[in-house]
Amino acid sequence: MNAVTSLPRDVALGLYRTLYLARRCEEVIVRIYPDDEMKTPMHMSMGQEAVSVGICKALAGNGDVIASYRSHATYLAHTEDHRSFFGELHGRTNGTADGKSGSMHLADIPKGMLGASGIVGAGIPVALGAAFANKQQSPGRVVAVFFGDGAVDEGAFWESLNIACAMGLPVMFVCEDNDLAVHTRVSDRRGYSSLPDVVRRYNCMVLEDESNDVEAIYRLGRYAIEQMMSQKTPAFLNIRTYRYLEHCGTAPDTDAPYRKAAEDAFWKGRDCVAMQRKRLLEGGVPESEIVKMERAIDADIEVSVAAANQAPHPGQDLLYRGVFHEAS
Ligand SMILES: Cc1ncc(C[n+]2csc(CCOP(=O)(O)OP(=O)(O)O)c2C)c(N)n1
Ligand SMILES: [Mg+2]
Repeated sequence: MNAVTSLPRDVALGLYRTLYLARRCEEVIVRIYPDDEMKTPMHMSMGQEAVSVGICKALAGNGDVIASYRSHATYLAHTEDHRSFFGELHGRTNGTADGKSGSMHLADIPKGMLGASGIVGAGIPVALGAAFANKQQSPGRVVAVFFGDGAVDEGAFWESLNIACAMGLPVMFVCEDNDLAVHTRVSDRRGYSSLPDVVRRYNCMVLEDESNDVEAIYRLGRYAIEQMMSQKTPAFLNIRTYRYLEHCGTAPDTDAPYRKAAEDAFWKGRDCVAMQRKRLLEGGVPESEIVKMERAIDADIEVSVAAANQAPHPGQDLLYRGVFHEAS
């Protein structure tokens, strides 16, 4: 690669590959959701993928992840497993939870994807428990918990931040700040002007990004992990981003009253997938190589969709599997 990226070629390509995978999976969801084979509500990541991809890749296989209910990009970035993803969305037994969880409760415990929840902010206290376990049993392992700016309006966030700071837990709090809780802006919801400034009053490293650029977010994540390990503190990352589609569902709602045309144009002008593709091309990666990779991903996703459609729905025998912890 030349000066347009300071990352090794394989890392820069890997970031693009995963961004493309997440984007493409959701484009396929948009196409097939009207078939009504997927009964789950959809909270789409489209537009926001750089946050999950940058941070999950920064963990470099040595971290656990908890997603918000807007979990598609986080699940795919951390596991890269679109077979179980589509299986789950289709409610089939080849899904990650035998088809019982749907879009908002994706998890893959062996891979460190510890879960997601339809309850806003619910994953944040859970991350503290996982981080406490890591501190005791797996030093150097970080938990990244993703949540929206809306979750910050809850006590669960502030209580968790407080305890994580008091105990020096290896938690990376990642706020996917799209400025919206459903249709309500941050400025209409908060009695303070700068969240990062408030969090800085805690014993916590605070980092911010407004670029929507996967490489910038990846670097931020790497830096945060290094600092967390040396300073024994948690980190709070406020990452500005933008949701392309409606709050819940697969349609664009660009004309809705809460949307702003200038904001839409601004963020779509810095689309994370397009930015990284352009960077690769300018760095000398042949377009034919990129297209070959894209077509291979496209074809593989279609295999996942076909496999999901062919797999059985869960029967009564699976009703309780994975629901209760079985004591050993
Ligand atoms: C505890 C709780 N309160 C309220 C809701 C209803 N609700 C669903 S999504 C949402 C907004 C969340 O916004 P944010 O956390 O910023 O996530 P985003 O949709 O922007 O990704 C609310 C209030 C809920 N699911 N859980
Ligand atoms: Mg939000």
